[in-house]
Amino acid sequence: MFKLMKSKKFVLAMVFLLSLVLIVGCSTQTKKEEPTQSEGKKEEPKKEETKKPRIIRAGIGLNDKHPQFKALEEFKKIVEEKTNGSVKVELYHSGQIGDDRTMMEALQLGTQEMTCPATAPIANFVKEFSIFDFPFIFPNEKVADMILDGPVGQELLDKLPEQGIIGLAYWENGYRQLTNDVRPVAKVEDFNGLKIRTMENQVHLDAFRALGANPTPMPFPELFTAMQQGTVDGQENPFATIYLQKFYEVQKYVSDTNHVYSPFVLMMSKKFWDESTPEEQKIFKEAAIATRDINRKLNREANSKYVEELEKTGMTLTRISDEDRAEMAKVVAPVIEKHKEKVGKEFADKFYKAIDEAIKATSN
Ligand code: TK8
Repeated sequence: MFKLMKSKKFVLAMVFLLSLVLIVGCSTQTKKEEPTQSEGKKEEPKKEETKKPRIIRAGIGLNDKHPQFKALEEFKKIVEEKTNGSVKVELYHSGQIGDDRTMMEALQLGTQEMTCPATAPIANFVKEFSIFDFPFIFPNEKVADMILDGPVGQELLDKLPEQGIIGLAYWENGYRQLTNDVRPVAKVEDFNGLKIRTMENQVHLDAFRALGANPTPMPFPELFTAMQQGTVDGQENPFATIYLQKFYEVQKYVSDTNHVYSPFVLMMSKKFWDESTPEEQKIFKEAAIATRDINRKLNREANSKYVEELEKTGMTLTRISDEDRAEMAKVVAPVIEKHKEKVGKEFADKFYKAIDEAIKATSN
């Protein structure tokens, strides 16, 4: 009996010990289930989601040496600084993402946010813009600035939103000069039969036809190859473009025709604009105005500097006399009358009146 009791006690003690081990084991095990800091993956505390920046894709047709691109780089700097990086600007030059017309269509679709075309192709969207291409309409840059930055210039920009585009500011392309690879052009008769590339704009086509040339409208990115292959004999653009795009490599002759003062319009997709806050819109507008002045300064320096540089490349520069330029203006006058009707006689008269007032205001 004593043995039995002893063995009972032994068994009880063993059961007690065993259960003790099990309890302790489980508790350390449950502790084990909670991974220690050093073991196993701990859920990273949710970081405040850093918001992705909004992207502006800004494309132009000219290359990255041109004052237009330099001013765009300034625009990028100002916008990224003032929005503390919540808006990023990606710059594309040399027609990398399209020509003036296709990039404007991309703004309308909202597949691109900004571009800066010459006003000539804008006339395909808003017909009144073709008034800037009336030959010899601006006597100098001071008058041009007053018109562009004044009420009548704004009246034209106000016609863009219904086309899905916001016109932020007028920048400068500059006075356009004729180049060709056939002969020096000094007088009206020298235009005869020349195959001249023009922008996609009816006033340019009609004016060069009236001068006796054979004009072809063509997007800017195709122009260099067309001159290289002789598809066209010549083109017309400001001196800075002729030099910086190396047209002197495929053109022998340049004439200071000054036949049209060509503005650019720095523009934004209305879709992107409408999705922007009032603060962002204010930043875009102020940056556009600040860089307009930088662009005009750089562009004027470039256009006066490169006319000499072009002669150093071996191009023959022909200076047009006042008499011959007056003769050219006479020949294209009927084209202007025809297109005054197209843009609307009332608007055209208002525009010419504003020019007369600007001439008076700038000549004292
Ligand atoms: C560049 C054009 C160019 C214009 C032309 O995209 O097409 O000849 O003068 O500057 O806008």
